[in-house]
Amino acid sequence: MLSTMAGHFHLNTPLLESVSMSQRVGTTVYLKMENCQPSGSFKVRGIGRLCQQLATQSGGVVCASGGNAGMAAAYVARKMGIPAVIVVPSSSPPLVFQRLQNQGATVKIVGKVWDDANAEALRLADTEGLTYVPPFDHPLLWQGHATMISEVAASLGPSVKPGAVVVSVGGGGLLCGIAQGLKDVGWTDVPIVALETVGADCFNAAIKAGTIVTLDDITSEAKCLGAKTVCPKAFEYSQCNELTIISKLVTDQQALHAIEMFLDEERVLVEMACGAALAAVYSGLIHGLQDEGRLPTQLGPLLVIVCGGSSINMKQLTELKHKLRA
Ligand code: PLV
Repeated sequence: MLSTMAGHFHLNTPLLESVSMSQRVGTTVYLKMENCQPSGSFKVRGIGRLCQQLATQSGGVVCASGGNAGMAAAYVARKMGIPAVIVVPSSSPPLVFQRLQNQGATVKIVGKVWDDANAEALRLADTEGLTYVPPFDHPLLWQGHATMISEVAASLGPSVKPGAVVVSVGGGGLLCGIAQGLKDVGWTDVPIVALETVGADCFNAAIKAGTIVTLDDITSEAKCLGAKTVCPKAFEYSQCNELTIISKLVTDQQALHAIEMFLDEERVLVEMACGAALAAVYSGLIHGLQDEGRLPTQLGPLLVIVCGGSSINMKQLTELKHKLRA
């Protein structure tokens, strides 16, 4: 099933129906299991696409990442037989550094948050002649991520359409990919519920301000949502009438609770960035939106993008519990 021969690096991931989540929400919940991707998250879709177009003649790639874009870039580079330099901020959990090295990448730890690491990646691209791989702000990434929705449409068949799509937002690349995918399959009337954690909420802050803003700091533990500024295209989608995007925040505690519930009920461990999206179900946020009339009471199937992530293991989960429940 590994698709490099077919011209791409990602897998067609399972679409699972979750009985327990469906009971909670009161409509069928479908999980798009992007945690099953070879690099551990959806990122390989877009980054695979981008590297294929921009890095075939390259002497190597450089990517700044909270972790998962780096994992995808390292994986794709290894498959392409070229070196990868991944710049990570010191705030990413140490297990990420190890996993990136296992993927064959050279890892550099620079700055406190992703934006600092990115400045270094851009510098290295310039001085070392490496191809810069952006983690969320590029049309080729969005095209790659959009394949998620065409796969869902193929899995559900022509008679089923989601009532809403739930997705988490960091720099907004995933959101742009989902938006692109909904347009590709003609589902522009399907609302997107876009989740961030408090303290990693650059998309929500931009919507509130009516313009793109840069956060002072990232204070959430969902470090892979920790871009200080959302990409312009994501903000543009939020302002146009082409699609409906509902931006919501959850706390780190709610994201962590969602991770634990998901582990118990679905037997799958995901990181905080993904917990933010899952919290839409476990925290009752979908019901809240229905009560407010922002989602219909008779909601069609809820599609939850299980974006995955490598920044988690049992030790990290325990640490998060100590930190967030102190
Ligand atoms: N993570 C990026 C940006 O970090 C990275 O470097 O890995 N879910 C997971 C598991 C993610 O890793 C990310 C992004 C997102 C969701 C959000 O995707 P985005 O950034 O395209 O909105 C700072």
